[in-house]
Amino acid sequence: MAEANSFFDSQEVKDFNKELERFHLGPLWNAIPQLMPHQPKPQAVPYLWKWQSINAKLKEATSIFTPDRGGERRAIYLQNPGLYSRQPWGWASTTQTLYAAVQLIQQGEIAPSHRHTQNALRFITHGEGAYTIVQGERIFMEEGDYLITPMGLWHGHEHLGQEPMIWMDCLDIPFAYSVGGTFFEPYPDRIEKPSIPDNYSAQKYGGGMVRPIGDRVPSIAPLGAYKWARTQAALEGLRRFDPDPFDGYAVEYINPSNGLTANPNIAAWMQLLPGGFRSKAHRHTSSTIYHVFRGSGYTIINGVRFDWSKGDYFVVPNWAWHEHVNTSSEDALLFSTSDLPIMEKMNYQRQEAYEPNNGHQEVTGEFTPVLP
Ligand code: GTQ
Repeated sequence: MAEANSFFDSQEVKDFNKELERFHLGPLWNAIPQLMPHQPKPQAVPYLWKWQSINAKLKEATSIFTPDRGGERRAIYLQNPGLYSRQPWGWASTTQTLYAAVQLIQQGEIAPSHRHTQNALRFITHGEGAYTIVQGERIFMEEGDYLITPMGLWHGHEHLGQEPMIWMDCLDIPFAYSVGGTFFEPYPDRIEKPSIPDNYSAQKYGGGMVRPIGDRVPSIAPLGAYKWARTQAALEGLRRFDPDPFDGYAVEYINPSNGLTANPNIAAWMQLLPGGFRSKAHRHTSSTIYHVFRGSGYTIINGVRFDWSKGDYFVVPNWAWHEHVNTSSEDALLFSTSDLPIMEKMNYQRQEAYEPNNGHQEVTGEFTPVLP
């Protein structure tokens, strides 16, 4: 070691490294520990956004941004504090691969139709009466519904109801940006006109339960919306079995035509932690963004306690130890999205259970959220 240090400290080596820079060349011997760490060292950090803060800023944004002034969507994204060094806009990275945002649409507003190579999903948290139109199908959105808009599909939104509607967006924007795969195209008109019956795909596929005869060929997005009532029933059905030690009762949204995760690059789950449930800790290479749909509790991430309650969002970066605790006597429901499909396609997915202390981390700190 002493020898290695004197090597790196020697003036000769330092001068040479500096000289290489002038030619836009780099010395592997210096870079290798950071380039190829023994295990993942994400730049993303564990973080939590309180609903109180997001909601306050969304409400303020209603007067700052209107579709007439801004032309686009009123969405505010969750920027991971560890990822600002990415340019531009920190790549709007919530994790190194995924972007998450909270979108608010008011009565009468239209979010214009467009299509892009990024895969998108929505989880509806507040309100009713808005539809998203995806490839000519108007899908009316209600609380607890999960919707997908995989790459290349036209989509736009319009709010026909009265109270503001709010939902979570998640897209693989940082991933698409980092591999240079971004294409974006506005729709020729402001919003697409319906070309098939409303809520067609949810009816055709029984909300994900069935595929009609004659429709056995896998396709990218046969089902556009997964209704809350079905998700809830699926979770109730699991209750009589033992919970998963790491995740309690959790169901993944899948594509009924091929059995794979519903959105090509982004997996999503609804997870129920019964009152008082405490999971064991584990870690995996995929990173996860959580939304607290109902209930309250905390998650210990790499030893730090993150308290959460309804409406909050938090992020577990790659390879971070995490365990969940429901501190109340009521069920807690966590919606989550992750880059697991990307990790699996690239053969990067690994996971590990936390062995010490019967699978529970020692709490070494508490997270303090930014409040309005
Ligand atoms: O609603 O289609 O948060 O295209 C980011 C990009 C939402 C959307 C976002 C989008 C959308």
